Amino acid sequence: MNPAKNMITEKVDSLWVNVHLATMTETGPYGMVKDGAIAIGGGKIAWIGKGIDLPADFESQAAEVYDGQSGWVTPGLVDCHTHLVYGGSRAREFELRLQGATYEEIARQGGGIRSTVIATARRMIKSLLNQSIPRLLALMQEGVTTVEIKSGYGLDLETEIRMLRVARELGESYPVTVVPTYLGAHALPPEFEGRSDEYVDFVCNEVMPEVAAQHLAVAVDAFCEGIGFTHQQTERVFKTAKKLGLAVKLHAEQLSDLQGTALAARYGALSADHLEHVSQEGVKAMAASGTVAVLLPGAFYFLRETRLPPLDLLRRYSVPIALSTDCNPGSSPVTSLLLMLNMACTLFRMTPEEALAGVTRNGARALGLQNRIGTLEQGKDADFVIWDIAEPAELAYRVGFNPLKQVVRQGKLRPELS
Ligand code: DI6
Ligand code: FE
Repeated sequence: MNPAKNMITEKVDSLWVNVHLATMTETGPYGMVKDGAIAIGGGKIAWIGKGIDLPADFESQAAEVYDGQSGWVTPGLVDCHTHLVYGGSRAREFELRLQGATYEEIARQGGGIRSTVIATARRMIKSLLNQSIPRLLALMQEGVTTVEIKSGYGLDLETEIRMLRVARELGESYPVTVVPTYLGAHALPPEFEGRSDEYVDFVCNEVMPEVAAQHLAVAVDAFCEGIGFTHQQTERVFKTAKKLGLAVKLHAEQLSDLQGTALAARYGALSADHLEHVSQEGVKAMAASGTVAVLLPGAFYFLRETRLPPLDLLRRYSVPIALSTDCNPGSSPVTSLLLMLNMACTLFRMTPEEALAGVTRNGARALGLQNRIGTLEQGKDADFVIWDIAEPAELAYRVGFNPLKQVVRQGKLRPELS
């Protein structure tokens, strides 16, 4: 007798049958189960397995039985690194870069992040929401059910708080889980020119305590880079974050090696992101601390970088690898996570399975949500996507095509987005 049949479950609300499952658990390729079924109860996965093993009484219990028509089911996608709330556009900067200016030159001349800071500061909540909603919807149309959103284009107290409120409101208005991050140490505001340590004081002593008190962010991020903040300044940000009970993560080793990754690992960071210039020491440190490597092929592509993140090292030390859009106006104006799967394979030589794990299991882990989402397992949230594909590798293979059929979020069929 199959033990699965004896499993005691809570009430079953709905049932999905005639589906193939890419559970993304670490049991075999894609955690694959052909001809599977999923039972949902109370917004969670009550049972999952081979259709043939489905307990007989589930069908009578379930208020709805859905036929997946041999589609493939994956966990809901997780976009674990975005800056999708901002004002304005940087299309002019794109033109300048095409004429030969570099991203760093533009930043040093007061453009770049600072120009988005000006465009964001002028906008009230309603206007920021209106600009951000189409970006969020574009991600959701491709199966994103969890998205991280960073602040960092306000820099002053009021605008950072406004950005984080917009992020929260997006999560309350749409069927998507928003995970907010405070990124105060993103760029130096002009009023602090030549006084970057004082700006870090302001971030640590004035903004971060307020963000924590209002529960507006669950994590704190920083840009540790020549055009951002130093190793020491980043450490001060981390120390304060830890004191306030906030998780940490870092934009590390994107353009140069400041050993931000090892620092992040020392503070038990959830993730270190970008990593094109990370050293072997940095990778070892991540492995020891369980820090996820978040790779951002959109930024690599858009800035026409040539130095690849060290995939072989990350694999050798078994560092979990996540992938994300880095959706932002300057270095990755990207709102397609499926495109990132393709780019991760073509540009970084990741396998389609690694890429899919990067936007499911490891994306969840990069947000500290691995016990709730990221794989299809009994007891986890019933967040999943049904795709019209013949095999899971198709998600990374096709470019500019969206095979999404349906999305289930917290157990409920997601209505059409508008
Ligand atoms: N690295 C990034 O990829 C974004 N922020 C960062 O620190 C880009 C920010 C921008 O150019 O607007
Ligand atoms: Fe970023």
